[in-house]
Amino acid sequence: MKQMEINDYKGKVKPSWCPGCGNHAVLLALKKAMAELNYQTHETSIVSGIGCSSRFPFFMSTYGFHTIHGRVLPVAIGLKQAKPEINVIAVGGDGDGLSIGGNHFIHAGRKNPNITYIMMDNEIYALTKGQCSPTSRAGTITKCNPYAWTADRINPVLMALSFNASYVARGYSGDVNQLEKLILEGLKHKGFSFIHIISPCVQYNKVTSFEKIKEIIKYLPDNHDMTDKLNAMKYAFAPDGPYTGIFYKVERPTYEERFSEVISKSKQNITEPYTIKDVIKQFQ
Ligand SMILES: Cc1ncc(C[n+]2csc(CCOP(=O)(O)OP(=O)(O)O)c2C)c(N)n1
Ligand SMILES: [Mg+2]
Repeated sequence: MKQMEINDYKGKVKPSWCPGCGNHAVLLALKKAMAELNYQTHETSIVSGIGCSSRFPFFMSTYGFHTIHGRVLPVAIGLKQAKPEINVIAVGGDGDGLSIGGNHFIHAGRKNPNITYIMMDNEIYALTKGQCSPTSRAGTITKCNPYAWTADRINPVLMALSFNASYVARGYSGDVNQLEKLILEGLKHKGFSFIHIISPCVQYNKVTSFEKIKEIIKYLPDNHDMTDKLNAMKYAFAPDGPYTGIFYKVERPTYEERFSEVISKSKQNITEPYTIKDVIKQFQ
């Protein structure tokens, strides 16, 4: 098998993100992590929703599925269930995963499919030119809310922890080395790995810039116990953050494992041949 290098993952389409967009760093970090694990392009699929960040699959040479807004997770979970041998990586933005797709995020966490979900959070809807998203700060001014944005923001890390996601991490586009490690551990993790990435938008979000984030970003302490969910929540909530690193990591059965167990149990009671007529007979 060919030893993969970063350039082997380069897609036919050149990244269309603005110069300086945080997503370029995410693309590089993912390619580095994939090369380290020697992921083959024909064995990997990048699934995305809709948004600037969701244009990701075009920029990779793997299989890809640019789905519809907010539906990245159901498609990714279905793909993994149908083809468990494929490495499935779901990607998208804060709007995609927390507004229209918020409901799917909850259920992915509790089902624990063996996929990785990378959320690039720029605190804005960038593709549609700058409306507020669930992670925008109260008071934010955009063309759509020229006086102030009136809702408080939500915390994706805290959400994932409460949905029982089995791997929860946060990174920042200004630190590619840390991002690579977080993604690498996420890809290696058996179960649902969620990586929240603070990925500033240089065009529409004037509130959160690289410079401002750099001043306040924190790293979880080396002795942080990754199996202690309450402590992870404490750091996710901490007002002196945002903290970055691996908040939580535990192993529990995956969705695919549980599903195949159910299928084999149900087959034990079937005497072959079993047709649709046999099913109908049970109800006659
Ligand atoms: C069903 C549906 N509703 C709304 C839209 C319009 N729309 C496209 S992208 C987007 C938001 C993108 O924001 P985000 O997911 O944060 O991605 P970003 O562009 O910031 O990377 C919206 C509302 C759509 N394409 N489909
Ligand atoms: Mg966004």
